[in-house]
Amino acid sequence: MSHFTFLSAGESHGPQLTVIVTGVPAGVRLDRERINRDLARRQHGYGRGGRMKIEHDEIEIVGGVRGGETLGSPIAISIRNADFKNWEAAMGVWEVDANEAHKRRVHAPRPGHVDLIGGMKYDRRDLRDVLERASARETASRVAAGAIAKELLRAFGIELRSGVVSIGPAGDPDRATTWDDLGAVDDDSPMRAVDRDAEAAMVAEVDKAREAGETLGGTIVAAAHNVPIGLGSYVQWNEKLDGRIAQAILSIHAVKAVAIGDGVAAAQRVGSEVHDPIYFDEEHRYHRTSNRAGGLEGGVTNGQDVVVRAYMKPISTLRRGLPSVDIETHEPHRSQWERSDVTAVPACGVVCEAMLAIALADAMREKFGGDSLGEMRGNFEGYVARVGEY
Ligand code: EPS
Repeated sequence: MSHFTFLSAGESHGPQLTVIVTGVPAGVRLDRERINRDLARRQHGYGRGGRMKIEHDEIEIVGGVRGGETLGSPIAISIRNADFKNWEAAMGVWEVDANEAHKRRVHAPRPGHVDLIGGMKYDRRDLRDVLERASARETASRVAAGAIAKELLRAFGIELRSGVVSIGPAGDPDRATTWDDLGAVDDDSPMRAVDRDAEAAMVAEVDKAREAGETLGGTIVAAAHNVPIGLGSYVQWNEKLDGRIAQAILSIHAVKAVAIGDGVAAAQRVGSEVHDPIYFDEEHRYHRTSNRAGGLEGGVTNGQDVVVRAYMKPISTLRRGLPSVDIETHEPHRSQWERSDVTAVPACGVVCEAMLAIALADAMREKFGGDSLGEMRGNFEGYVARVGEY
């Protein structure tokens, strides 16, 4: 199977998350520390709730890898939910304690979450059955799969970065952001902000929202560097890589919009201020001096950085609750709250990197195929040499 993709299973307060990654060629060296570092990066960020103090996410690989090298078979990963020990009575796989389950039941759906609609669609009367899988805890699975994608991309010199450009009203959602700007993002800073000067205002907005029982969204820039020319295709709608990247990013919890390159802003300018002029000289061959297209023209990579902007809405679990209805009595009832993040925008940046890596790894596998990394690399090098002579 040459397509790079993954399947995940697991509930937020169940025993573990399980991830199966397919389409990785044999012979890719995996770095456990690097993969776990991405999981830790996802847990970080000012504004997270109590859960992140309980979890210490780490991968356990239980298939597809021998001696740190991929075998070409599906890679099976588990990430334990440390919190399960506090939830076992209500979330046990074979048995649940009726009292515990009743105490933990969710009967006042959160507007903005899928609680109510999921209950109707899957015929569940305890909305916890919906919440558990719909939770953004699932993004830990994405980051694990994305870390495998990054290991494959790294073998071809492709790297990924991300940073936060706005949180609520603080920062600038349109901030022009280069690869070097993203290189200066400090993973240990409270917000992983691109503009360090905006960080204090972002922190203050989160404090203000926390006090008010509110939540906040924000804007993220994720980018990939050293991407070869020609991934994706213009010949069919579903082969266009911009569309595939947009789907990958929009599938992330609470992300409601995505822009490639200057995307949204470009709609308000004239053409000459949007398109990146083409130049040629013997030393640099074909090149550009701007990247407003975000590395994609006609749904195909053009060799420039692939730049994606993701817009995240505020988390729908508010401490102050929102007007809702009790599904047992049909009476008005404020939406329920146990604990939640005030914002998870810094974490979402890491998830965006992962999903962008997955979309690019899939496009790389599609173009260069091969069962082993050596075979894939041979195809890649032949193609890159040919394009370089164009
Ligand atoms: C998350 C785990 C969850 C939430 C958050 C993300 O843990 P709990 O529900 O036990 O507090 O912190 O989930 C959401 C934001 C959501 O909308 O569901 C995680 O591991 O990232």
